[in-house]
Amino acid sequence: MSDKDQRTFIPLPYERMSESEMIEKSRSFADSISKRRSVREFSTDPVPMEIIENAIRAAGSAPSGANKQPWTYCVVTCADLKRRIRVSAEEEEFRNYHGRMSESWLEDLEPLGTNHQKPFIEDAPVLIIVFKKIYDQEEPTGSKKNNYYVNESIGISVGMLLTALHQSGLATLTHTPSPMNFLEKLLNRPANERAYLNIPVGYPKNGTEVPNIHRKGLDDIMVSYI
Ligand code: IYR
Repeated sequence: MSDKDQRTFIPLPYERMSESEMIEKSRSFADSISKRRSVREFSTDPVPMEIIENAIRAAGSAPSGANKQPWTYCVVTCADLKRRIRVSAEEEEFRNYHGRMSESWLEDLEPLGTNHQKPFIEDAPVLIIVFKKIYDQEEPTGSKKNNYYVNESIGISVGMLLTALHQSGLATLTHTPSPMNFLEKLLNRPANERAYLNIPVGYPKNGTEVPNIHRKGLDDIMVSYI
């Protein structure tokens, strides 16, 4: 494709809705997404791969710096690979919970009941492991070209992924093993990719409980300048 072709503009597919329809949709979406919770106990039941693919398609439509789409979504269902990921994650997390995390950090995590054990990595039928591409390699020279606003771009994309999975009826956890470079090695990722998140996906285990957290109200998070 020439530069000129890339600059071609096309009509925006857009149909304006009535205000009442818009308001109803906005209310119903906010109610539905507010029910999303991070789940730490998963059923081992398999999930339809088509849902995972559609959610990744949704994530791939996110806006990104200069449209570089600096993300790779790795989908892991292989039991042996999940086991090796769990072993490495638990090794790192053991060090975190037993010395690397500050007292106040541990206190903040207390209400969530987390510890170094991560059975959900093996129980969840699917792990979506997200990598950010800090640069792209140009063909055919292989020279490095930096990407832009990579953290912002991938954060938006993952938000869309979580939203898509939730509205499809699946539960997720945004798991952040730290450090997570073992994921780059275990998944054999190229040098331009850095592990960003491990997202176990599946059905919540029967009878799972979640922490009784409080969400800030609109008055706490919205400031109007009229
Ligand atoms: N990564 C650790 C610790 C942890 C940190 C935060 I901030 C959380 O919100 C939850 C957990 C772990 O996965 O246990």
